[in-house]
Amino acid sequence: MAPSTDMSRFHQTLHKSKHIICVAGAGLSAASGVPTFRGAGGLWRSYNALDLATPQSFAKDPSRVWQFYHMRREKACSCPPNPAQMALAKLFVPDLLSTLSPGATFTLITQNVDGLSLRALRDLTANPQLECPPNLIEMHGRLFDTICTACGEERENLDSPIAPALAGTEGIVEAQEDEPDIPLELLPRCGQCGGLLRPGVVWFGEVPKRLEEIDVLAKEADLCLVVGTSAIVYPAAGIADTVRQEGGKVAVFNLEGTPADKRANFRFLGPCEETLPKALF
Ligand code: BJW
Ligand code: ZN
Repeated sequence: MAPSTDMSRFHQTLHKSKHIICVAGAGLSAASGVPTFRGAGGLWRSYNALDLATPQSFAKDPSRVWQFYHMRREKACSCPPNPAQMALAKLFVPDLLSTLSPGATFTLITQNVDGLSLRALRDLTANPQLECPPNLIEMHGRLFDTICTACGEERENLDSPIAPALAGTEGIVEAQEDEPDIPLELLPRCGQCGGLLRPGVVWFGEVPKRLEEIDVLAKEADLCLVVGTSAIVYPAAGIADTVRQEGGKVAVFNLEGTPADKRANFRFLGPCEETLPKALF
């Protein structure tokens, strides 16, 4: 059966739901100015962004991959949270969540690494120091974390630029300059052991974070919002399948059709920064 586009029926489902989860992708951050991976935004310089998001690319050309992540870190810092992120942030506030469904739980499982969902929550609560709550799961890691390739230390790093040699490399195309080949010793290095750092994100072939918890949440969810994701990268794309298999409902918010539609009870086509605030608050 084709998914419903009836907002008032969606509201009835929302108000009955006790365990709500949201699986988010790059489309959630698009209105903030963060490029998506697939489609028009997926090219960086002449490279496909997805080709750079692999351990093999980093092993082959850490200078190029660090320039890509440096650009993404600088971009993410300068982009403000958008109305879709603000609407989801409200679901973290117990008094606001209970206006939708008394006693309900909410978990945001985001594939995004840009930190904008936490920034939205910090803005909403006017608390810039707020720690990431346990019900915000960043399953593909964080742009602002690093992992030492030698000693394995994983830590937050908010330096801008993350290494002096990366400063300005985000502007080389506009400046019509060639891509620099930054020597290994000038790339970000570990403060403990001096080893080469890598971005603290989950690349293809690596295991996403908190998968056991996510599986439990998907099995107990009675409503799953699937927001701004092409729904082709697993295991994230399988979360909505699990929800449906266990009897929960799925509502998709996207600009266009995706494979998630085949699991959807509801589908709201359009920019999520418009559809999601209408659907939630
Ligand atoms: C809007 C909008 C607006 C725009 N409003 N909407 C064959 C079959 C099945 C699986 C595999 C396979 N071969 C390999 C695999 C595994 C692989 C995989 O799934 N590959 C597929 C491509 C086939 N997966 C993995 O390798 C994962 N690990 C894994 O499987 O480990 C094994 C294991 C699992 C479980 C247990 C034990 C072992 C890891 C995947 C890691 C993905 N990493 C990246 C990079 C992260 C770092 C970084 O950001 O640089 O994650 S890749 C990239 O894709 C990124 C994203 O999080 C992810 C998903 O993309 P997303 O978010 O959906 O973005 P887009 O651009 O694709 O879509 C945007 C959408 O928004 C579009 O639909 C637009 O229409 C929409 N939109 N504006 C609403 N305003
Ligand atoms: Zn180290």
